[in-house]
Amino acid sequence: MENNTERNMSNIIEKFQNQNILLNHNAYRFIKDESYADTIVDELIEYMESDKEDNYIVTLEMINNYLNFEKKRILETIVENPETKKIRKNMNMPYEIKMDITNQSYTNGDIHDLSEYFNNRYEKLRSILEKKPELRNPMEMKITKSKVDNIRLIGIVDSIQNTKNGHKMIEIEDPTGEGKILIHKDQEDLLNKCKNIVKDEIVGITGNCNGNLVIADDIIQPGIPRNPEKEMDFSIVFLSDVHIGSKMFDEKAFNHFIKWINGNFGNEKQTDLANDVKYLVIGGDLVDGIGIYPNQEKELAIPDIYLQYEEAARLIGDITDIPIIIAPGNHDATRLAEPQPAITEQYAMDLNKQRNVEMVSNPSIVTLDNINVEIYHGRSFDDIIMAMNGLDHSNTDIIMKELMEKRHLAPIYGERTALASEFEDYLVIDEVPDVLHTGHVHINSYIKYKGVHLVNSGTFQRQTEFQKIYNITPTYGHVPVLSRGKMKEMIFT
Ligand code: D5M
Ligand code: FE
Ligand code: ZN
Repeated sequence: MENNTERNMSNIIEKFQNQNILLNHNAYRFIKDESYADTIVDELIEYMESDKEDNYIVTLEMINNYLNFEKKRILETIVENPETKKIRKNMNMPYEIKMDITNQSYTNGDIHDLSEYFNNRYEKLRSILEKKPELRNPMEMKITKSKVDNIRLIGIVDSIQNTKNGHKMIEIEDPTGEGKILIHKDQEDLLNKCKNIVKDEIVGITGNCNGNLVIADDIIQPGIPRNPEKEMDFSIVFLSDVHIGSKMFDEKAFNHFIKWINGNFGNEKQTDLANDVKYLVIGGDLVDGIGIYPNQEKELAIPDIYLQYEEAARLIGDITDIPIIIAPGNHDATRLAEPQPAITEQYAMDLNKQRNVEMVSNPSIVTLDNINVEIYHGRSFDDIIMAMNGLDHSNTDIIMKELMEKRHLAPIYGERTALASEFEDYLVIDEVPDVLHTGHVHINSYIKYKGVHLVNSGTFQRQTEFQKIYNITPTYGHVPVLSRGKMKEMIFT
């Protein structure tokens, strides 16, 4: 059998050669070990084409420059200046809610028959996978009971195990049956890909079957195409995890933020940025809630959920001239199972009544002007961190890339993230957004991946006792602003 690592690498070298680009040894080694090798190659070629210096040899330094370029956010510390009085330009602020499950949810979140839910997940992702040339006309899983070469399968991952002999065994399932997939220990690049595969995601497999096992020669995730850059002549501010009602809520920093966004704080450059803001998106955990984890009540400044939302309405109520989109998180007053319906008037009367506030579900998709923003609080990050080696709460840039490749916001079922057994799986990323906005981990992150802005908006809460136990050091008071296509971060502490 052809050695897969070599085959893939010769494809990569060929791609560069076709563009008259050479790879030096260190660059070759880096790309070989990178799980996003195929993507990096296309993007590097594009990056080099835009490089005026006409470099024809890719070095490791150049790859690092490219990765930092995609990661870059511009940090800006607020300057105290309460005197500024600038008035936002009179702007037209069209927005549309493209996906909101609040009135589409058919269950009360109880777990009963999940087959409908998983079938829908399978069908949605299968329709993406089967468009790939290497998976065209996929076969039914029951074919794995026969001896067949060159098979193409699409299934949901049931389990991933190491075998005694150092190979990996993945069990996958489709509506016709189950199959055992062997990843040979000599296939280094496939073993690397396996590190990113988690239970319950949908993958494609190619390989040969001996009537008992499929010997894989590739594992294929749905992935995303490169998202074309869009014109953007305004700015969007992203918040999450404000945790109003917690003793650790940094009210001073938040007040500075409110003053800044209203154009009454900061130096001229900072107020210019504020005046360019057309939308504010809040991605969950607006308040601290009640009884979320053991002993939380000891850290509550406002031990009443209604009063917490009243305080939120008082603070947010000062922002009157731009639309504010609010989605819930695991601390908010709505069902915990995802998708979570919007926070209702029952708990947050004043906020719901505020003219410029739009309550949406978690997840949801909004189109702000022309920019599609998918909002997801990020509860599933806790499960991904447990499932994938070497990740912690500060790695949400890597996790968001992974979720885009899996085309699913919460792939793992049955761990910390409760998923409701809906008839449709709303957590599938059906369409590639321009921005994926998440929160939950309380640590800011940003990366632009295949043209999609992946942003995590941190928090306004200082470290809690619970977070001390988990060794989570929050980056509080850092607010990401997507300004005319560039990510900036305002620091209010
Ligand atoms: O989440 C605050 C922080 O705590 C965030 O970094 C995630 C982490 N967290 C929350 N719940 C868990 C569990 N169950 N395991 C591990 N880590 C967790 P917040 O949603 O604001 O409480
Ligand atoms: Fe939070
Ligand atoms: Zn949270």
